[in-house]
Amino acid sequence: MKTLLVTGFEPFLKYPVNPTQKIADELDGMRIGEYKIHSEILPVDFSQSGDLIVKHIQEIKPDAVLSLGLSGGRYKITPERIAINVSDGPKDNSGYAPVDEPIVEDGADGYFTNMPIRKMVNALKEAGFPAEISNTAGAYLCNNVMYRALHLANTELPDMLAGFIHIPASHELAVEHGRVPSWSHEDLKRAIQVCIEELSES
Ligand code: PCA
Repeated sequence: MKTLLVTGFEPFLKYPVNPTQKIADELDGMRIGEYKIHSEILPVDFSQSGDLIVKHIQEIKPDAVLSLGLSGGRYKITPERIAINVSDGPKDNSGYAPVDEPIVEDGADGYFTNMPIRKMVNALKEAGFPAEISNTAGAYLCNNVMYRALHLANTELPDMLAGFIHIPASHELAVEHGRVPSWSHEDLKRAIQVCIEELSES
């Protein structure tokens, strides 16, 4: 049996609920295909999140790490293609707002995910879920943790798969937030399970 580290994020900015937190919590301990899932929730904090995902990877030694993030306003499941070596964006939960900062000094400009994202998107659509590959994870915390995991894979852990999926808001968040497209929690969770099944089969 292989190990899959799944990460979700805590709430941030104008989103009082982060649907990735509940999904990660509910997947914790499950077996999907050949993967046993170990979940962790990351803070939305530039001084902590990247170091934490690296620490979890070093402790858990997963065969693959799949991070989940909310992209409020998106209406499809969007596996990310690339992480870039930049942090830039609004204040994190500690009040820090980076401007044009490299994530890793002298790190590669960017890393493509080594997960089968085209197959995931095809499997999602076959299962009836709107999905497409995203070509930008932004420059906020989601890109930050995706970059740190892929940097580790590319420099020290060549056998580890690493990837990131941005998801739309849940209905629970949309009720609180007021103006954002949303999916049911059950569909969001099922869609992530479909991606993990595909990962296991690839
Ligand atoms: N989404 C943010 C950070 C945390 C989250 O769930 C992002 O897209 O960067």
